[in-house]
Amino acid sequence: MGEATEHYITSSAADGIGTITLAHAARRNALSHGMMDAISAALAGFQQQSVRVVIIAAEPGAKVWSSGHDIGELPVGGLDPLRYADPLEHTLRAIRRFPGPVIAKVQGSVWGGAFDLVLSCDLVVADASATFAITPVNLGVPYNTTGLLHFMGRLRLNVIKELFFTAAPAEAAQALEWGVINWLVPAEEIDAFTLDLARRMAAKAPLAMAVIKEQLRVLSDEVPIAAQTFERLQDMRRLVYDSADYREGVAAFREKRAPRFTGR
Ligand code: YXS
Repeated sequence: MGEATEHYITSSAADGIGTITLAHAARRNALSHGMMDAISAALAGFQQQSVRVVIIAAEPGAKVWSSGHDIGELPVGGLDPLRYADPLEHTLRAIRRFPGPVIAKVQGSVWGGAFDLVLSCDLVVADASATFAITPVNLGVPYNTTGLLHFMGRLRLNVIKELFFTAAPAEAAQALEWGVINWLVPAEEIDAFTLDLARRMAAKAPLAMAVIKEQLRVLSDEVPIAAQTFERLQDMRRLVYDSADYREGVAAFREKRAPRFTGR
């Protein structure tokens, strides 16, 4: 199927509530450029339709909510894999700037950049099948500073370090305790629960909602950092995404084998 006809999401809107359903099961809803462009376009369309609340979900019964960044699209050869202009980063910004609450309804496993996407949503509702793993150390990816700030805006530092340094999936109950999830509900109730939550927020004053969300985004995302400090961190990241280990991590996934990291 050509890029243009690739089926990534379904989206719908009713009663001021928009729903985006990740629908690329063959690639486990990998956050490919096509998927990201489709989500960003759906959010822009919702804004035109004065949608007040958005729900992002996977298809019913999905074992994988999203397998994260499309590893096949991760650039190797000295290009930043998480640069500002990356479609995934663009979509995270679109979620964080949407002028109303965006709820992540999570059933199934969440991996890598999809965890960042879930934390870029304003609220998270999940059932017991949900797990959350952030995986740059599995591939040798130097996560980006903005992305780390997304985690710091939600989770305690020791929890963030355990998640990043082990890359281990956090089960739903642990994710609730750590603050990843707002509500952990039974699978048979999650649709009705999430819709009720969305309806309650959609009935509130939208202008006040939008300005409060934007103030909270500015207060959590726009942290000043000295220019030379940022440049030093970027230099450190460049050494990592230009390393043999990063190339090995991406190649190992493609070749379906365990990576052999040498620290070079
Ligand atoms: O073999 P085919 O061609 O059928 O393709 C397989 C997988 O290669 C493909 N696929 C992906 N392709 C690109 N990027 C991905 N993230 C990705 N995930 C899966 O989809 C086809 C079916 O996958 P398969 O057979 O493995 O399915 P499964 O049900 O046995 O296992 C589901 C998963 C999610 C456990 C497994 O696919 C998996 O471990 N995927 C990778 C999860 C991951 O490490 N994601 C992090 C991506 S990197 C990222 O997000 C950031 C850059 S960072 O690293 O910084 O977090």
